[in-house]
Amino acid sequence: MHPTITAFEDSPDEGQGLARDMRVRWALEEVGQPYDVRLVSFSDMKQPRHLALNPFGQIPTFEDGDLTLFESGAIILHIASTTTGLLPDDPIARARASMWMLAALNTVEPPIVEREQATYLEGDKPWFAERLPLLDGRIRARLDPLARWLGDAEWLEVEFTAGDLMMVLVLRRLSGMDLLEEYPNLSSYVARAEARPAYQRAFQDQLAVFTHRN
Ligand code: GTB
Repeated sequence: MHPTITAFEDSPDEGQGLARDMRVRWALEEVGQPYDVRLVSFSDMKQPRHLALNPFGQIPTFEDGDLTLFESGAIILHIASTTTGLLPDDPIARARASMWMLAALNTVEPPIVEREQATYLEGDKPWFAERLPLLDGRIRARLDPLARWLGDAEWLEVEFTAGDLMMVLVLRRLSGMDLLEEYPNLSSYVARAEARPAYQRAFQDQLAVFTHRN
């Protein structure tokens, strides 16, 4: 039996790989673990069957034998810790890879999500134009140091890890905001990660969900 993950039956991003199942798909592809996908609608996610897997009624979830998990970060850590290819063996390098995963989730992603939500929820309000530079400034306050750290290196540490996987997918959420383009090395970093065969397989699989429905 393969692990089963959940993903949107009808993702609002129309297959652009911005929903968080992409994190799990890519991780499973990197480690060569076949998996099944159960597609769920927005209403399915609020039904008891799904709430038993994730009390917050969201995707992605991960089921493997007796184990069920939600939270993309926890799922990636589990996959990376029980396989080879996403976390180095050396304990110090391993700890630093986990650190970058959490930096992506806790330090870089929040201002990006805040800006996305402000655009959806307040985009038509009179104060929005004034608020936008402030929100962009908060994102740049994260991208500036990240770009300085990366410099002209290939990955955040010596080799590609789960930290890069998470950071790249967080940075991809900037698509359409014209902010990533201000940082040529971060743009190349994202492009380099997107060129990985495992990323391509994961991306095509989630895109196929959209194209088959439309
Ligand atoms: N912290 C959780 C995790 O990392 O797993 C957050 C999970 C989460 O936000 N899931 C979203 C969800 O299920 C889908 S990914 N939402 C439904 C709900 O809350 O009812 C977020 C997402 C959705 C759509 C786009 N998009 O269209 O661009 C991007 C990201």
